[in-house]
Amino acid sequence: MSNPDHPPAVGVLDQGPELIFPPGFLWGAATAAYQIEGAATEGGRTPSIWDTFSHTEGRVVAGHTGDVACDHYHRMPSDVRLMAELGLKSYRFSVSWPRVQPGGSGPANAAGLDFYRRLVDELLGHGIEPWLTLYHWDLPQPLEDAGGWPARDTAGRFADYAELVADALGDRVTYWTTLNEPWCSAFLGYGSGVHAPGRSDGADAVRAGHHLMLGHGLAVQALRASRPEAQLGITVNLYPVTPASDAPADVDAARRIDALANRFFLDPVLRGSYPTDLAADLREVTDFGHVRDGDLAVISTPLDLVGVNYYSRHVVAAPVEGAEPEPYWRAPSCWPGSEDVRFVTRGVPVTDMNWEIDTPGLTETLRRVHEEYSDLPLYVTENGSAFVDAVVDGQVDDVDRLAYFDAHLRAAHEAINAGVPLRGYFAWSLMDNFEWAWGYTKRFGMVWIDYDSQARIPKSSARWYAEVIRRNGLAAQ
Ligand code: IFM
Repeated sequence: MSNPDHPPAVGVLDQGPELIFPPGFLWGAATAAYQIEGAATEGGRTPSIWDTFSHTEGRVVAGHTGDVACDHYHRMPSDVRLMAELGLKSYRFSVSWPRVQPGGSGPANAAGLDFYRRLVDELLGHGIEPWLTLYHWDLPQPLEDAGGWPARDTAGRFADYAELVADALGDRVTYWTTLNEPWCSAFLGYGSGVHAPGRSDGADAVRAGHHLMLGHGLAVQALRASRPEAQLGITVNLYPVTPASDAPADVDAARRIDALANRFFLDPVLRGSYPTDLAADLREVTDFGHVRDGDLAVISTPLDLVGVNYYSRHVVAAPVEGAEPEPYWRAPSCWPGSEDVRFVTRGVPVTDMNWEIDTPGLTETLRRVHEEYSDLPLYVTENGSAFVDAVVDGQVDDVDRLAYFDAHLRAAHEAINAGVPLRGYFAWSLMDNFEWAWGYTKRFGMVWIDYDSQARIPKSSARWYAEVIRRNGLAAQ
């Protein structure tokens, strides 16, 4: 950014030879519709499960909702100008299903589509590649009322919605991802219930996971038919899972959590089968009777890319009597059939989410996807950290977040050196936003949002990231 009052943050870029990324590396930042747009009842938009959930007492910290969020719906042109000032090569956003197809079925809503057409045109006009995610958790409420993701029909509704968006935006968007983090939709939404729609049933969570992937496969087929030249993929949130010791019971605990967190999605999508150990682990929960002949062929419809979201590592151990369950997303009910597994904290530095900072885990995760699953181009579609920020003299010096990005970019570079075809990196998030069950109490943004005035202040990490993008790299350490 060229603002004389705000020189680039002093940091690692000031020393040494550079660590350069491959030419054309796609440097971006990501957001999601419900987390930033606001305008919850405008332009024909109808409620999603997150509107209902956040308006239900006790579900979201301090009763926060996405009604206004970052008011991006009204401030979109200036937000895109800010992205251009940061030098972003790409912007990953999600389309709000209930904005473009109110109620989740039937015809498109012209006003809703128009917002995304204007967004995409604004991005292209600034030389920023649009990266569109179809589903970042905002299921139209009537589809939840009809059974939600545990119901098979929702997969078909999702494919219809994908087609409708492809018809409207397919001429100007090259990069498409179907789902964002289906593990969260399935296991936090229907297993632990800490996310919308707030249901808590292990079998429903497993069914939801399957139907999300079925919807993904059907959507890929619809998109491919409509736009053969598009680059299509899915975004999964992956975690290395490490046993706390080499005791066989701990190693087995790690195998079980790895099956639920990672292989539940990677195997069907990239290999066309469920892991056999998963079915055995879940035998008390479900008989997988919801999986029909032909589903796995649909789910494994060929892709052009895989998006990986990386935040942390799970370290797990076998149960011990009387141990306290961990809070939030490590709640036992997130892990049907493996509720007894303990999540171990190692005492290493954590972010404001209490997530352990584990930089090598990014290299490990990218290498695993490439070496065990696929030669497809990979993109880090999210990586970032929440920290407590403060505005001092009009500036936000987020040194911890900057260091987090720096370390993870080094880990990404290491993966490239190890042969991973990593083609891009999206910082989570462009701006502070509605952090789901945590409301506005957690800040992940490179840009500070003042939720009273809606002022935007690029933090030190944003100015540093702009410089990384400009140089296409970092200084070597
Ligand atoms: O804010 C979320 C995002 O919506 C999905 N991935 C993880 C982020 C941080 O929790």
